[in-house]
Amino acid sequence: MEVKHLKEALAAFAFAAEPIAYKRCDSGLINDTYFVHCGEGMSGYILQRVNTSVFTEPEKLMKNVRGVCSHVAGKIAESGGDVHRMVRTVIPAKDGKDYFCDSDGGFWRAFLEIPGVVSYEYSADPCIHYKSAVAFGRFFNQLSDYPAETLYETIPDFHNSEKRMADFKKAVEADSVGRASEMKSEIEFALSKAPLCSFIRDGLRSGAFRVCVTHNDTKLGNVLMDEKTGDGVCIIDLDNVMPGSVLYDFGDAVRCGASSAPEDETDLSRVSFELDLFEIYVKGFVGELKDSLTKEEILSLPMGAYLMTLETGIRFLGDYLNGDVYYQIKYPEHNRDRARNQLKLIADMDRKMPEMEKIVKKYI
Ligand code: GN1
Ligand code: MG
Repeated sequence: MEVKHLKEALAAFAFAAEPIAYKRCDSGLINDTYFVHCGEGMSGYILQRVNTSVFTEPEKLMKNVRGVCSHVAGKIAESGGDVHRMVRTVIPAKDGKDYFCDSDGGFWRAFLEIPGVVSYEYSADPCIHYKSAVAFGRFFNQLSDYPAETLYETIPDFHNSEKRMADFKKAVEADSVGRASEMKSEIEFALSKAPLCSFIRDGLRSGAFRVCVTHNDTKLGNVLMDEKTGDGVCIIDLDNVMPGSVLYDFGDAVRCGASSAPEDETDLSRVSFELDLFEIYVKGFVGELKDSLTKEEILSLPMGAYLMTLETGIRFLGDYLNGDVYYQIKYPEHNRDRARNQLKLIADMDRKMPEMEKIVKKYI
């Protein structure tokens, strides 16, 4: 992306004043994000270029985002909360649209920045994990009466683990950049888990698990936390809000939150699945949702964590085999390292599954 396009976008949105500075945000594997500064004492903004290879119908995506934000804002207003702090505020372009297309067709959108918050890609602090679990549980509740049928499916089959495994097998067979031999043991390990990939799908098909509106990208970095109290303030990254299972949101949060290391830690001796953090997530998440979760869903939370981790592992590995066409990478083997990291968590969960099952039974 050229600076020229960023400058066009900076000039296109209805910010309170003309931007005077911007800074690229380092996190996020899909979209390009910038912090926009408009001067002392002025509101700050988030400016994002949406990755339209991943989100192919960004106008429909923005309709989802608007709908979800105004629904959640309604809930926050009812409970006396601050609607500009506890949910994303979409900033329109000067022409009134909620997006801007630059001269190269790049698709941009903007949000109000929320002051006094922090977010973590990784943390070892149990308190932070508890508060993040509560925040994701609360968000799930706020969307429990959202009309799911009005949501456009931004990425069809996003958490369809059967389809993710089928795509992974295709990447292995194609071996388009000749990396499969280097990854032989990881590939064999991942493929051996294929029979488990139907677990959530089977539950949704049989009706054992409900179809709900889910966030679908519940990693720790997607909760903004108050920098003084540490409380979860706002759930961000609403691009994948779609109908799904509660196991997706719990599982993806745990994938990231119950790991002893960041998702791309390369020293695998440091990567383990932490049962005490898992329990903290169960406590925080189930505590928020208590009456709305079915017994089958609670009992299946360990498999939710397992499958969301496996799915992420095979997506990273598949992308490495495909020649790094999907995720942004910071160095050539980044996807390989991310994949090894996630598969290490899976191997650890294989050993700890009986303990995980024991933990969730306490919360029925
Ligand atoms: C991507 O939006 P971002 O960069 O936080 C990905 C998630 C993965 C995550 C792994 C649309 O999330 O599914 O879990 O990377 N989002 C998409 O860090 O593919
Ligand atoms: Mg995302």
